[in-house]
Amino acid sequence: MTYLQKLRETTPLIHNLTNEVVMNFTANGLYAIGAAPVMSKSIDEVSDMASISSGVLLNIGTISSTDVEAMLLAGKAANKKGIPVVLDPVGAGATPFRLETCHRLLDELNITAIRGNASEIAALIGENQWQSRGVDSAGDGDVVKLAQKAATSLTCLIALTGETDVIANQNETVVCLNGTPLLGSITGTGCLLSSILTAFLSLEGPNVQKVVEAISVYTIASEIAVEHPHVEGPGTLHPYFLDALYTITPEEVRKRQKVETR
Ligand code: ATP
Ligand code: TZP
Ligand code: MG
Ligand code: MG
Repeated sequence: MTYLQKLRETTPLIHNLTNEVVMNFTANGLYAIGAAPVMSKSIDEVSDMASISSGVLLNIGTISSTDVEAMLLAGKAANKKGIPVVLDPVGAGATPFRLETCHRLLDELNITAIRGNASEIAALIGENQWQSRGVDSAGDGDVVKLAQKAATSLTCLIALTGETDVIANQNETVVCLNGTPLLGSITGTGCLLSSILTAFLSLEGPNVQKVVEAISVYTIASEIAVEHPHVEGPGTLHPYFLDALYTITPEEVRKRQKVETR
């Protein structure tokens, strides 16, 4: 059985502490793939919410000081329960507050995986030659080496995404080559992927394999959607992408998957 099938069978509940831009898209995307979402950032309930969930997603896209406290509470409850905690370091290199927040979360919590673009991953390890533009990646360089360096120095699974997606831990590196550049024209496609990774990571099995399958399912769904004759740009891709996440089969993933071990 594939992880996608297991996910659709078990419908893991994912607790998202995420940004205001992408909340609705994330909730709908989690439903479409076969998981279940809950969004909550209140310090009065995040520990309880994390305790009844299968995974916690921490996304700093529109972070405030109070949100940081909520993330620490949710993350600690998740660590206590032994469920995955995924960090999306949105715009980590854009402001000192974002970078300091990421380091605080990494220092005080046991983070299972970080999913970010190249600029964000570079910022986390002080590789300042990578540029960023707000929340978007703007640099150019060896993303495989960057992901491996980050995995070693942060001792955490790294999912570095963009034209090439790199999944690295301290011993293994896998590259995924599916997807469409048009995903970059829809806000929240990185954020939704981070939440979907959290859902896959909540299943039993080796983390690298679960993340590789999650990224393959997601990017192949985007290919299926963009090939639809009614899709002309970001506006039409948006609903067809959600539909493709809902309808994609393990067989389609197997046939189209472009994965290399490095
Ligand atoms: P950015 O803000 O730099 O776009 P992000 O956080 O939105 O970063 P992305 O790196 O865009 O996240 O990743 C979102 C999804 O889009 C991933 O599945 C990735 O594989 C896919 N993707 C992004 N750019 C491309 C591309 N040029 N070709 C194919 N797939 C892409
Ligand atoms: N501004 C703050 S958070 C956010 C924007 C535009 C969404 C970023 O989403 P993604 O998935 O990184 O493109
Ligand atoms: Mg993006
Ligand atoms: Mg992002």
